[in-house]
Amino acid sequence: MSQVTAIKQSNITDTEFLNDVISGLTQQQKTLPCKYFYDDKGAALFEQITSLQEYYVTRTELSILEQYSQSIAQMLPENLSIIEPGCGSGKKVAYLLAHMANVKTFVPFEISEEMLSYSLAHLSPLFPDLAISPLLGDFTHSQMVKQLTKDTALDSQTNLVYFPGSTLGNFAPVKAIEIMNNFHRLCGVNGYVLIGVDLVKEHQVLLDAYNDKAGITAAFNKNLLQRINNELSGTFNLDNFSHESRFNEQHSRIEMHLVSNCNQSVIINDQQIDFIEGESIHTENSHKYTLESFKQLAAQANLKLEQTWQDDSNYFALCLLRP
Ligand code: AVJ
Repeated sequence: MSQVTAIKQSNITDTEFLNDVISGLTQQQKTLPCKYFYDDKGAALFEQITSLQEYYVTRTELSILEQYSQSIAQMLPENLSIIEPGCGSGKKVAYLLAHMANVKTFVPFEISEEMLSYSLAHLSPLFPDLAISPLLGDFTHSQMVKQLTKDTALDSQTNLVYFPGSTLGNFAPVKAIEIMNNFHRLCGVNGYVLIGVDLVKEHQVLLDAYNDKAGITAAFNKNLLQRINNELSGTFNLDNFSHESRFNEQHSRIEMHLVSNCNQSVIINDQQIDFIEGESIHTENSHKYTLESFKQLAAQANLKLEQTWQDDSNYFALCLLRP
């Protein structure tokens, strides 16, 4: 039996969601933070997205892992602890674990409790000797990441921070650098950071990946409004909004928007928010990098790019970084 310690809960507050929603929807360009996509329904919709034909991201990264996880593992020392912020279902780390000897501890770190439990149920039978120390929380909170080495079984010298899935793409450069700075601190002076990076490619491929024919991405996007209705007594009518994906050339990123189909007002916790027809809520950014632009970004967090592994079409890269 693997030793699974009890799920530790980080400081997610009830008022944070309300504050973020109201402040986002009272800006000139209305916006909502994409981390709120992942309630249990949203996390399940995202899992569906990962197997869509148009959504090349997950399958491409998995194919890189399938092909190269042995050579990746060869670059890493034994007795390493691994932490995976935003681990989701825990499917990706299994490829690495399968090729690594004597991993000390695995710390799955997830905002969705359902996904965290799923990752445990999935990983502990696969790796019976592995110590798993799950953490429920929000890795975008720098304060809590700073506490991490103290509160968990993590070593202070040599850890691997594993951050696949192009999750970093959700963050604008300033925040992405802050997050990588936290990884720099977490991995320790002799540590490693392995990041999945989605690369720039033909715009139509990108647009389709975020606007699939079956409408799963649209449902995923609109679920954010449903979540506001459920948890903050919002009055959004989901039929009055349309999903859109746009490519922003200047920032090299895909943007998801929810466009108001008419003039309308919505009440959230006694506050009225007005929409005019055609106005959008900007719900997500997904930045796309070149190897060079990513290398420069990482350098600003004092991380050096040691090696990259890519698929044959150069759609996606796994990047190994070190302090
Ligand atoms: C989970 C952030 C990697 O940006 O591709 C998928 C989220 N949004 N479809 C991405 C997402 C719409 C996804 N990440």
